[in-house]
Amino acid sequence: MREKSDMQTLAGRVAKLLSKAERVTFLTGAGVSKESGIPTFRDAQTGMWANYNPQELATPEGFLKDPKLVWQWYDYRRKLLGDAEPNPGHRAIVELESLVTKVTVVTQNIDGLHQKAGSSDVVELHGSIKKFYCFDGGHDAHDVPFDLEEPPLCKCGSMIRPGVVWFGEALPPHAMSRGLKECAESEVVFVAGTSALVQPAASLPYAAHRRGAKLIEVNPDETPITDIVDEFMQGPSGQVLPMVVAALKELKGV
Ligand code: BV8
Repeated sequence: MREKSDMQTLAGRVAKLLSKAERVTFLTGAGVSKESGIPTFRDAQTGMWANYNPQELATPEGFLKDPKLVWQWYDYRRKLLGDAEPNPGHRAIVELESLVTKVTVVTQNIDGLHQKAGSSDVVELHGSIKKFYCFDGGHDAHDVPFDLEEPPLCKCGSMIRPGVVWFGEALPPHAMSRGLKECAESEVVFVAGTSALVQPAASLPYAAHRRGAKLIEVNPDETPITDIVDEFMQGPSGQVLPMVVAALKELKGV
């Protein structure tokens, strides 16, 4: 992370933008869950999963080709979530709700940690690892146990699958339109913890930029959008976001 003092100055500048903002949107990726101990999509490939390409497993073709393997990969990742707790980055986003009129989270994450932290408005672009429905009929499935060797079957006979958006699948229509609307109506848009590579989620920062929002990127590494953001806060979200909230509280004298 940049020198603390630099980051402090940066946090002060971002706090000034927030003090004039009514609507703030956070576009988040797997990096914001890293400090909760959840590996990012690519990091998850350790141990027995090291030899598998997540982009092949996270597809309908991959599931149909080897339902057992894909089912067990999600079971492993769902267990990794286990008793993972939101980290200070998630909690800073929640705290901001008491300091600006409206905060919306538009996340690529499937781990539910923003909701667990208490964020009141979360749009899940890529679904949830905690939800399930059947592959052919789309019938919801509940109380799906862990440690099954293979996908259970729905009453209609179809295999049950994780309620996530796989590569090659369309995002839930309402999710993307909500994301675009929030980016268009927010004065400040944070892009935190995402490599900004996966489409169409990665198009949202550009939409925000086109509509004149101030873009703040929070990431230890540069990404394809670093060149277009107004402020690049180079550091982990679990450390950077609490600094922004602290600076805003100081500015507001709360
Ligand atoms: C679709 C759920 C069309 C599953 C995921 C152009 C336009 C449209 C589509 C495409 C296109 N080009 C290519 C495509 C196809 C594809 C795509 O984008 N491919 C990529 C690889 C190029 N897109 C799709 O298939 C999408 N569907 O377009 O459908 C369509 C339309 C109509 C009808 C039919 C079809 C669907 C994409 C959704 C895929 N599902 N997740 C699952 O998780 O199992 S994507 C998954 O990977 C994540 O959700 C996330 O979005 C993405 C990346 O994950 P990670 O690598 O873990 O995280 P991230 O990239 O965010 O990187 C971590 C970042 O955090 C890093 O930058 C790191 O530096 C930073 N970091 C680390 N520590 C910290 C930190 N930051 C802050 N603090 C820290 N402490």
